[in-house]
Amino acid sequence: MKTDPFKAIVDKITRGRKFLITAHMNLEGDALGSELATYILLKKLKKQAVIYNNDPTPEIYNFLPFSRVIKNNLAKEDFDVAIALDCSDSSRTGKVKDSLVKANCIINIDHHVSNTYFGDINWVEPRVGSCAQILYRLCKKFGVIDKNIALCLYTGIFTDTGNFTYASTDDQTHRIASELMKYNLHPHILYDRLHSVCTPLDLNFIGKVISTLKFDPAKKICWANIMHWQDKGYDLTEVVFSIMRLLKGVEVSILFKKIDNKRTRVNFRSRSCVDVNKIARFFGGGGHKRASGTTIDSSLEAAEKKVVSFIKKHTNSSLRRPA
Ligand SMILES: [Mn+2]
Repeated sequence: MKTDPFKAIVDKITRGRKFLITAHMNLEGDALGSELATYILLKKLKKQAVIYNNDPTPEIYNFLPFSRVIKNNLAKEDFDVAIALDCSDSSRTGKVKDSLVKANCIINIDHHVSNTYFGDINWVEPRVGSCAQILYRLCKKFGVIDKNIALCLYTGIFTDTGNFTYASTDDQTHRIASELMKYNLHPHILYDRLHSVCTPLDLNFIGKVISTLKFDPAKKICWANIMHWQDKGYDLTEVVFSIMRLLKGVEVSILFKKIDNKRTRVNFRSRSCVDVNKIARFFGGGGHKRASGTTIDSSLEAAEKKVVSFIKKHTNSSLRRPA
């Protein structure tokens, strides 16, 4: 019989003493918001807690409460409980995996359909649009929600639903967002902090990427290439995708980023019916039905050819699912 992960997690948190909190590499709003909300929850329960991530926190998230406590290095320490958030697989935590697997108990809280159930306790809800939305129930249960937790959870929900525009946004999402907004949150300020961050050079760069756009109206797919990727304090991928989404009649958007001559990062977004997790999995990656990615060991040109022809061949059959 399937046991209720929620009850088991509440129990572990109540009994546990020292907690490790982590999330996936390439941190974004849902990973960070979920980590910090969990950290504040544990601190309010008078537990020891450490947030340890593979990657540094992108600058734009420094406004999140307690973001300064996040560590990127850790001396040898043992933990009763490790909580992995927004992670489909333990290896997605990067170098943190070593500390994660050493904990007496791993709690896996996630919303990726590709989740491998790597935890001792697995609370995975692929229908939910963000990990932060799942965590709301936990924070509510412990009666700890305050302005700081509300801001962290709201940021996770806001970013992972594309500001409440992705197909995963439903009545629950809005109900929870409305509960959180009672803590004096301001979405317009949040939007500016997260999105109004481009420099004129960034917009130039985005323009160059968009100038490579190709569109197959019959197959409803569009794709663009990035030859020189620069790591910034924020991720321009989402900005480029939000522009590609403006194209009328597009279902799948793909972004090819050259890592080097032999490796290409490929990101997928779909609007409503194509399961891009399946596409990414075919190429060794994974993610969500509506957002996924993979790294292919080919040049950008070869990767583009492989991926585009695969999608053209399959989008009319097995990859399409009702919204
Ligand atoms: Mn997420």
